[in-house]
Amino acid sequence: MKGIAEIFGETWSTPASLASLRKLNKPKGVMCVSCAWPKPANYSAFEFCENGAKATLWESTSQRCTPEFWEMEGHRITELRDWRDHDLEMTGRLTHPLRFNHETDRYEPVSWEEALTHIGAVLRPMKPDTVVFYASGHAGLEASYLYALLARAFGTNNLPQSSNMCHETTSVGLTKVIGSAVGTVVWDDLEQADAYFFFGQNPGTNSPRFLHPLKACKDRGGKIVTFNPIVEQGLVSFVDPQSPAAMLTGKATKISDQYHQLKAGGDIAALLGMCKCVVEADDAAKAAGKAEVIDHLFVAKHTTGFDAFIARCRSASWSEIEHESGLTQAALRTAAQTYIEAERVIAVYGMGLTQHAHGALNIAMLVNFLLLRGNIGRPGAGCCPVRGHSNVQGQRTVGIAEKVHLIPVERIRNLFDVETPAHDGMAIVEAVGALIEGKVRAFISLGGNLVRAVPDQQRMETAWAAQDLTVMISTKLNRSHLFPGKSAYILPCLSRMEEDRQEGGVQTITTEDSFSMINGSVGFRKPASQHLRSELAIVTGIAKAALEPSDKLKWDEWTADYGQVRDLIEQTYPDDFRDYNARMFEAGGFYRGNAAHERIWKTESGKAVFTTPDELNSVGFDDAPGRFRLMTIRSNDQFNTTVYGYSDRFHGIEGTRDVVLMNPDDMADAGLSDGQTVRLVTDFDDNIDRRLGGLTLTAYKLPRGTIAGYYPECNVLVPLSLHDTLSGTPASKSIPVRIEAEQNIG
Ligand SMILES: Nc1nc2c(c(=O)[nH]1)N[C@H]1C(S)=C(S)[C@@H](COP(=O)(O)OP(=O)(O)OC[C@H]3O[C@@H](n4cnc5c(=O)[nH]c(N)nc54)[C@H](O)[C@@H]3O)O[C@H]1N2
Ligand SMILES: Nc1nc2c(c(=O)[nH]1)N[C@H]1C(S)=C(S)[C@@H](COP(=O)(O)OP(=O)(O)OC[C@H]3O[C@@H](n4cnc5c(=O)[nH]c(N)nc54)[C@H](O)[C@@H]3O)O[C@H]1N2
Ligand SMILES: [Mo]
Repeated sequence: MKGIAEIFGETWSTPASLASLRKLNKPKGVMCVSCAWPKPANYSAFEFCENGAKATLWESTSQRCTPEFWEMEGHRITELRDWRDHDLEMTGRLTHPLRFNHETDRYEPVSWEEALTHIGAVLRPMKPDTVVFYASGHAGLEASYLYALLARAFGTNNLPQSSNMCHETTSVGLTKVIGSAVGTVVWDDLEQADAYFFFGQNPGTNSPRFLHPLKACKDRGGKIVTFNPIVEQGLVSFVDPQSPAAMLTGKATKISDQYHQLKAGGDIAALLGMCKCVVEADDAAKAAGKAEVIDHLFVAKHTTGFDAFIARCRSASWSEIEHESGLTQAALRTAAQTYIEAERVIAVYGMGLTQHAHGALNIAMLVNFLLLRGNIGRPGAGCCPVRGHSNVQGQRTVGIAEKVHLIPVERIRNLFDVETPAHDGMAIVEAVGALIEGKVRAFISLGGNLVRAVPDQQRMETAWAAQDLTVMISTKLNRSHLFPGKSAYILPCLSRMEEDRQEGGVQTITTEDSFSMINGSVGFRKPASQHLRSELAIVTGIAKAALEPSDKLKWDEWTADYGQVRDLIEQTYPDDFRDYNARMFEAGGFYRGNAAHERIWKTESGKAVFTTPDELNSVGFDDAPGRFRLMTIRSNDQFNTTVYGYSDRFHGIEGTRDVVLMNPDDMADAGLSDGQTVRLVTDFDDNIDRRLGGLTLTAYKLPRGTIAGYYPECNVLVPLSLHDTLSGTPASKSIPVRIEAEQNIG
C-alpha cells in the first residue's frame, strides 16, 4: 500500500481507511463511489484504483462543514462565490439540513421535519411541469426508482440526468443503430479480444481498473490502437500496482501500439478512412480468390444500409479524409491493417466521441466500422462506451428518464395507481433553456452540481437563483449551493461508504455498472454526522410532504426495508431484474442482459444499421482564421466538478488549472508565446458574450487548430445551443473560440 501512502500522505493510510479500501468492489462489500467500470467476478485483494481510493478516502474525510461554518466572517454566500471549487470541497462533509436566509445571506440549520414540510408546501400548488427532478448518477437503484415515481406521481416527466451531458449520445445514438442504449461487451469479452480501438476515452484517469484487462490483452499478444488529440499517459504505458514485480522494478507495459493524434472532431473522417481501407482490402481479396475481409454473411443477415455506406467509402477522397482527421493516409492504413488482422475487436469510446455537435454520427461511424467485420454480438468483440458515474446507467434503467416511451406506463399504473404524464419531460438542455426563460420554478437535485456542470454557466447562475425553490441533496458543499432560490434547502445525505440503518436494520443498495451488471453494496462506516439521512429516506420524505397520501404509495414501509423496493423494481422490469434480492451479491454482479449482445437488433428495421455520414467532422461549425476547437478536459486530480487538487501529473501541469494548452506552431502563427496570459472568447453567432480570462497559455503537443482547457472552469464558454443534434449532449469537446492576449500584470 505504499502507493496509496505516497499519494495521500501517511495520515491517510490509517488501518480504518485501508479496511474501507479492502471492501471496495467485492461481493457484500461496497461498490466504488467513483466510476462505473465493472467489477470482475475473480477479484483481487485490492480491487480499486488510485482514483477510486481517492474518491473513497475523500468521502471519508474528517473535515466537516457544520452550521458554525456559515456564521464565520467572510462566509456570506455572495462572498463564497469567489471561492474556488476546490476550497468549497475542502470544507468537508455537510452535517445538518440547511435553509437559506436571504436577510443574512447565509444558510442556517433547520430540522428535517420543518424542511420537508416547507418543501412540500411550496411544491404542492406548483404546476407539475414547472418543477424539475434532476439526478446525478450517484444514488443507488432503490432511491432512484422511488425518485422517478415521486416525479411521476407529482405529475411530470421532468427527470433529466447527468448523462444528458455525457452518454446521452450513446443512449440515443447507439439505440438508433443497434437497438441498445448501452454497450454490448461483458467481462469475458475483455479477456478474449485481439485488439482494442480507443476513441476519446481516457482509462488512465477516468476508469483506471480498465488498465488491468488492457495489460492482459498486451500480455497475450493483442494490439491497442488509440485515437486521441492528446497523448494520455494511461494509454501509453502502465505499471501494474497489483504486481509486486512490476512495482519493484517500475517495469511498465506499453499500452498503445499506435497512437493517432487526430484533430478534435476528426473521428468521422478517421473511421471513414479505415473503413475505406477495409473495403479496398475486401475487393483485393475477392480479386485474388482469398478469404473475404468484410463479413458478408453477417452483413447480409444482420444489417441494412450497407450498399450506400460502401459507396460513400469508395467515393471519399484521401485528401478530404486527411484534411478532416488531421491524420495521414499512411497512418490510417496502418490502423486499418491492425483492424483487419484482428479476429475479435472491441471499440471503446467516451466523451471524445459523445460531446460534439455530431456526436451521434461519431457513434454511428464507430458502429459502421465494427459491423463491417461482424464485430458486434460475438465473443471478444463489441462496442464499449465507458460510463461515468457509478450508477448513471442504472438510474436510467429504473425510470429516471424524461422520455415516456422508455417507461412501463401500464405496470406503474397497476402497481401504484400513478398515471405517467403522456408527454415527454425535459432533458438538461431543454430544462436549462426553460430555466433561463423563467419557465422552471423549482429544481430538486438528487446529487450533482448542475450549475457548475452545465454549459453557459453565467446565464445559468442568474436563472437558477430566480427560482421559487431549490433543493440540493448533497454530501459536500459546491457552487450550485451558492445560488439559492427564493426558498432554498441543502439536505445532507449519507455516502455509500456509510452504514445505512433503517427500521428494518442495515440496508443494502444496488448499482448497475457499464456492462449492465447489478451489484449489492453495503455501507459500514460510521456516518459523518448523526443528522444525515439516506438518499432514499430523503426522497420518500419529500414524497410524503408533496403528495396526497395513498394506500399504494407506502413510503414509510419502503424506507424501512429497501428489499421491498427491489421487489417493486423487479415487478416493474421483470426481464432485467429476475430474482433481484436473491442475486444481488453474486460475485461480479448479475447480468441484466442485452439484446444486441445476442445479435437481436431492437431498431426500427430489426437490423443493425450502417449509417452513411453526411458530415466529415463532428464539430458543427466551419473553420475560420483565428477560430480554434476547444476541448474541455479532466485531470486525474478531479472527479467532475470535485477538484481534489492542482496536480495533473499525467498531463504534466502543476499548481494551476487556469491554462490553455496549445500547439507551439499555432502559437507562433498567432503571435502568442508560451506563458502569456490570454482570454478565450467563444466564437459563436448568437450574440451572447462568453469569455474567460486569466489563462496561462501553455505549449503542448496537440494537433494544430485544437486547443484544450479544463472542465468545469471553461464551462462559461460552452453555448447551450451547441449540442449533439440528435441527443442534446453539449458539445464540450469542440467549442469554437478565439484567443486574445491579456495584459500581463507584473
Ligand atoms: N478521475 C476521474 N474519473 C472520472 C471522472 C473524473 O472527472 N475524474 N468523471 C467520470 C465521468 S462522469 C465520466 S463521463 C467519465 C469520463 O471519462 P472520459 O470519457 O475518458 O472523458 P474525458 O476525460 O472528458 O475525455 C476523454 C478523452 O477524449 C479526448 N478527446 C477530446 N476530444 C476528442 C475528439 O474529438 N476525438 C477523440 N478521439 N478524442 C477526443 C480527450 O483528450 C480525453 O482523453 O469518467 C468518469 N470517471
Ligand atoms: N465543459 C464540460 N462540461 C461537462 C463535462 C465535460 O467534459 N466538459 N462533463 C459532463 C459530464 S460527463 C457529467 S457526468 C456532468 C457531471 O455533472 P454532475 O453529476 O451534476 O456533477 P458532479 O461534479 O459529479 O457532482 C458533484 C456533487 O455531487 C454531490 N455528491 C457526491 N457524492 C454524492 C452522493 O453519493 N450522493 C449525493 N446525493 N450527492 C453526492 C456532492 O455534493 C458533489 O459536490 O458534467 C458534465 N459537464
Ligand atoms: Mo459523465
